[in-house]
Amino acid sequence: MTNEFEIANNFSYRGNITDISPLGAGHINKTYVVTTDINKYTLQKINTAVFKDPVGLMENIFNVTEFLKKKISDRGGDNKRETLSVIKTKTDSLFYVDSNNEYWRSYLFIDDVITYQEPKSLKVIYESGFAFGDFLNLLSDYDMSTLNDTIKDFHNTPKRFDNFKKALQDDVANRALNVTDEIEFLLKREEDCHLIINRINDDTIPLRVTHNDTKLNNLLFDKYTDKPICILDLDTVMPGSILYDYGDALRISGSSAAEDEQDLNKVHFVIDNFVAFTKGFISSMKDSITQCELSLLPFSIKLITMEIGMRFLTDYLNNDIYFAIHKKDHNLYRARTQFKLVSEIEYNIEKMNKIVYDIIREGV
Ligand code: ADP
Ligand code: GN1
Ligand code: MG
Repeated sequence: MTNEFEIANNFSYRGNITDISPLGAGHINKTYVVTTDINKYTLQKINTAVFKDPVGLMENIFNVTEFLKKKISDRGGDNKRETLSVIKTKTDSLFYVDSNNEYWRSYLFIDDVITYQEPKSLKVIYESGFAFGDFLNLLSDYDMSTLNDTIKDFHNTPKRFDNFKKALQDDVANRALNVTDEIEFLLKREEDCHLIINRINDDTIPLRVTHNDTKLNNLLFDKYTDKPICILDLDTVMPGSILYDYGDALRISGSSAAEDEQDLNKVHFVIDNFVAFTKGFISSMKDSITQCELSLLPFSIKLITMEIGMRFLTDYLNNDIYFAIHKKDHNLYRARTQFKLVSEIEYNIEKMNKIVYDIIREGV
């Protein structure tokens, strides 16, 4: 059995550990908050079934956060609060490997913050659009050739489609019969999967250093001012398209309901949220976003929402081996919300294209 106290004792913490408690609602890593009599830290077990190269992953995170710290202090910010600070082990390593060969890492805990699982207000949505754009700006001159690929083909939607088809063929848990409508929904949309990846491959869309997992709960807000403070969950910082970052954030911030809402009547894509987020994002990205990227913003929300829904459905078919689940059929409920959102985005796509056009014309 894992003893978190024993693990935590290997890190260079200030003070004596007084408490360790679970934290957060992520689907991938196991997170704890470690309290000492002087300070607080997060302790995370890296999910090595998902991240097969934890050493390369920690190298990325350390180098990226050091780079961000310099940029943040150059512009007068607080570099212990506005990005993650890796806490090394007592032997000066970026991670600790326990006797079960599990990899652990630790960060400074950022205090007086709040995370939202669902968007709280149009202001929070606008601010999060700005913050994710700002993160991309800060990393725009980071040398992407130095980044290790932490998950190969992470946002390669056609490859995700192939994985879905393989899961369907294998049907290891005999679940395919329960989800014929969802399967049909995806099969009808195979062609969409290729659009962004083709444009990256023919250089119409630039590769940039991107976050690749821009869920709202990967952004910490100040508890008192509701201003965005820090973007975390940097495991998937890799070369990619900003369209996936933009779309993924709106997958959550554009929805009227939680990612796993079971009552689909409550799940809608909210145009006002889309407008607020897009204004925030464009206003921070306006100097570097290209015409082609702008023209694909609405489509990108549909594509990534379909991609994540497809990954949930694939995991459901694979007997729930990837995402943490907390109830029976959890991945299926998650897939269904995503497909409902996709349908509504499809219905509204022309209107959304026009809104982006108007935002650019009117200026932000
Ligand atoms: P996962 O990969 O499982 O999503 P995250 O790194 O996103 O793991 O952490 C899960 C949650 O823990 C976050 O959504 C956030 O609420 C909280 N959290 C993580 N790191 C910190 C930190 N350094 N300071 C404060 N809260 C944190
Ligand atoms: C996972 O780690 P977390 O919960 O922030 C997943 C994302 C999915 C998301 C769906 C490494 O994100 O790709 O979009 O769940 N992260 C990884 O909620 O697979
Ligand atoms: Mg997370």
